[in-house]
Amino acid sequence: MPSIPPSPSPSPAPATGPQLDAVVVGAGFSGLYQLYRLRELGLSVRVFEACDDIGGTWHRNRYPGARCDIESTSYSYSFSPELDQEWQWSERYATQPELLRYLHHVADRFGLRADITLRTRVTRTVYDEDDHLWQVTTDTGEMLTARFVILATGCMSAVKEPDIPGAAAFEGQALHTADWPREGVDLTGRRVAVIGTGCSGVQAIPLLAEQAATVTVFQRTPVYALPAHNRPLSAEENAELKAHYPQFRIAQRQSRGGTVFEPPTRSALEADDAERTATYAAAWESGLLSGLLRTYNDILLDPAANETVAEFVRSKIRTIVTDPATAETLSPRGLPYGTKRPCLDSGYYATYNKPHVTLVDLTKTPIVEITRSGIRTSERNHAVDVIVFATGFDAMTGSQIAIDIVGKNGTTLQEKWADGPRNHLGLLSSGFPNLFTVIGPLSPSVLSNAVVAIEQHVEWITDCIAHLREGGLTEIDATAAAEERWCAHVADLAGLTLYPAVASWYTGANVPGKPRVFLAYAGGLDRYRAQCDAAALDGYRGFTLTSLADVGWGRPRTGLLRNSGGASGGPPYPLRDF
Ligand code: N01
Repeated sequence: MPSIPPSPSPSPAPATGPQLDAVVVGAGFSGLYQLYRLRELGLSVRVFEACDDIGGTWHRNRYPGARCDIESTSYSYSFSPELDQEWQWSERYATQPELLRYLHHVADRFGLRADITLRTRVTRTVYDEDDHLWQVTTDTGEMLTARFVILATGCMSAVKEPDIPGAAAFEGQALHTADWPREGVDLTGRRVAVIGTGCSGVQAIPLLAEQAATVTVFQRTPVYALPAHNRPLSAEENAELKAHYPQFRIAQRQSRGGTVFEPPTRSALEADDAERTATYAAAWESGLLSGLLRTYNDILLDPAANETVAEFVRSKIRTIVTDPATAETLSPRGLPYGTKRPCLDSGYYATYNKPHVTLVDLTKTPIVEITRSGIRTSERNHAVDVIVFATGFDAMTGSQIAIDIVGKNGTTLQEKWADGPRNHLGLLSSGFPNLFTVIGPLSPSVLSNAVVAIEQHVEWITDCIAHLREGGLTEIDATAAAEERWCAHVADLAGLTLYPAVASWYTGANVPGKPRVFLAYAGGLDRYRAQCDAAALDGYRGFTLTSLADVGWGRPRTGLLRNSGGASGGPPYPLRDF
């Protein structure tokens, strides 16, 4: 399949570089698979990756203790049965180095590296309405045009800089978990402060405490963490898994969240105390991140049901942490279980039993400033040699907004999303045609197994591009009406849950000035997949598909070929009409 012919009249700014079918931004799990799929179509594709190597999240988050918290056998690509058979996971929850080795293996096995340009950040992309092409600019000065741009920029890649006065004054070593030095850091004999107790802090703190002379944890909000029960995978287990991989992968794709389980049907309030405690204890022992959320069907819907599980976790914290005051400080109060992402604990709570580990409760003694020598709270100065910022990300939208994206009529994505992200099906934002997002906002993304969600998006996008090519079409855009309905639907679903009331990165509340919007689709990956499939089956209902007369995919057509609301065939699903 030859590339699209060069545009006859490039505008608004001349592009000097080559013309491609697609530019993919980011070379993590999403970007690698998107490249693989588009190359299968025979398209010319270039992936730009800002880092000095591939791997995305798993390249950058090298802090001690970083590992996946969905089982590796499930948190991995499903598209290649051969890959499933040849790759051997060594642990139930793979470490960051093993996950990165896996992604390198994938890149090598499928020959992906040739189309990936490293150390190059896409800084700006402008839509040329005349030619239906994106003009893409990078920080290395490259300019090129592409029919499609796919943002595979990740949900957790825009690091949230510490918003604490004096941070620049610190004369010791300052580290961010998401930007950990490649060569590692020797903390032996050093006094280490950790700010932040989300998943990154929870994973890092036990490992930091193994090395450092002292560890002082500055906690603003305690989290709920379940024991990971991580362990090596035996040869027998691996053989068993591989024997059933094909069926498992199908079940995974059909599942609610990308991991296979039977959705609960009973309310927590229908069970008596003894039954609930036994159910929660079994979930606690399962070592599964979503174990407790799977016990009853109203944990995330009903505050009273939620409180039963919250109190169960608090009771567990009290049994692990020997000092009652520390146990209480670590126990979330007034925070419904699961409304901030739960964490998996590999020695986190037990670390607070060590004499050289101290917990500072910032709700009682807030940080006033970072000084030259450490961290000053309202109580005193804590002198330290190293500060580890485990302060998180501008999640879901940060990595997209960071690119200067100019769509139709000169509107920027920043302007369009000023009050929160807007798109149809989490895939395309109206006025930004041919600009797809992989596991971005208003899709299930962070509420599901990310790899399964990535595969669903990449496959939908690839099928869509193939459809455009087959029809000689050159542009797909979301209709404003469909987008309006989708945003309302996502908000309505979130409104049924306990999520929106909580200040978290799910709601954008962790970034000062960010609009407060629940950022993910809470209806489940299975229902979401059905809606995406139904829209495609129904002639890309909710999208406008057009073509140019003499620029395109070989079979030129003119004018509007399809539009929203078409009823050809109809979806096989009893779903709302978007
Ligand atoms: O970030 P977070 P994260 N002063 O935003 C605190 C994924 N992930 O990097 O809650 C003091 O969750 C903040 O306090 P508060 C996963 O999806 C996955 O840990 O705002 N404290 C909070 O405690 C996860 O949810 C894995 O009150 C400040 C912490 O910093 C997501 O990434 C591993 C502060 C930030 O927690 C983000 O996790 C790691 C301040 N000024 C991450 N600013 C896996 O296992 C922030 N905080 C796959």
